Amino acid sequence: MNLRDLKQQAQQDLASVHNSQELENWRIKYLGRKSSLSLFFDNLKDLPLEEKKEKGKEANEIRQFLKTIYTQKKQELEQSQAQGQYFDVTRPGLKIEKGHLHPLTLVLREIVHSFEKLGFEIVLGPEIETEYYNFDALRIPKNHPARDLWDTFWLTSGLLLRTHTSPVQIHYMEKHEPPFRIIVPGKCFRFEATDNHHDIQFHQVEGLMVSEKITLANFKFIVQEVLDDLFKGQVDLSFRPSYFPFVTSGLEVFIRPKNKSHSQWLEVMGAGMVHPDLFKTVGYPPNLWQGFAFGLGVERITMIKYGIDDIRLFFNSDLRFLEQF
Ligand code: YSA
Repeated sequence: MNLRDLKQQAQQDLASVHNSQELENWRIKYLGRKSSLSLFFDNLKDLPLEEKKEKGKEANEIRQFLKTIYTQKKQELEQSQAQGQYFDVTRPGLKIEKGHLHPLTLVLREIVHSFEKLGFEIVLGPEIETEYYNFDALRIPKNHPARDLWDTFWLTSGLLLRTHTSPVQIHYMEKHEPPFRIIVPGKCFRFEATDNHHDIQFHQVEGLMVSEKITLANFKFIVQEVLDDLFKGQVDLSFRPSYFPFVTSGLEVFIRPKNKSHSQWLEVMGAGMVHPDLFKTVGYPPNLWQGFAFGLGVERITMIKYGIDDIRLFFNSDLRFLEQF
């Protein structure tokens, strides 16, 4: 067969190829090792030099052409196969994974909502603080041993990551006149060893209520209301004396689930009556106002609510833990 006939025949045959098996047969017939074209190349060496050059060039062009039309046909077949694929409309669809809120966000929202129901306003403050707001204005001067209670991440130029939300008390009182009741949810940071109840990053909800006649009894009522709301009455509370330089009569609040009365009490809050020096610092007239303030630990509340025994689970991004909420 001469080369031109071969080319024509190959084109004709390819036009009647309809599936990949037929295409493979075509490839073997026209481009395979035993094809007429391959035999033609084998025999080229016996031709005189001039003819060898001429026929060799022509055979190469034809081989290239056959390869090109083979590739085109292959692509055509693949495309038409993909389009004609069987589609089972009764097959269940793929489940779309939905995102969900972090347990701390869930509980923080509940806490905020409980306080809102009691008329508290929500205020935010900076996470990067000056020494003045985090310590000095709260009666914790440099070199005072009380600074040891708040191990600090120091930044450059005297700034720091706030160790508690209490500095927002000062920011707020500098700009507002009593009476008011506010809560301040936010992140805090402490440079301290971690254990199952302490992390280096955690959330507090600060509370501050100032009016002409506020006593610890008001504080007790508010805390009882909020915790009852959060735990549907299922926790016991214990109030114990404590020390914070920015309050008179400092105290801590501990809670324990009612159905686990054998378990340990967990400290969830520091609190007290606002020290009169703070009112002086922000320029309130002396002896006119009274108030209570507190700092509630959100992680600890969440731990009791969901029975979580290690605070470090909240931030280590383990999906086996997070996907339970
Ligand atoms: C006290 C009196 C006030 O008038 C106002 C606020 C306060 C609270 C004070 N600013 C404070 O930070 N007290 S505290 O160090 O005892 O922390 C309060 C709560 O935050 C703790 O009861 C605990 O629930 C949580 N907390 C403290 N350190 C923590 C922590 N949670 C997790 N990891 C830590 N490292």
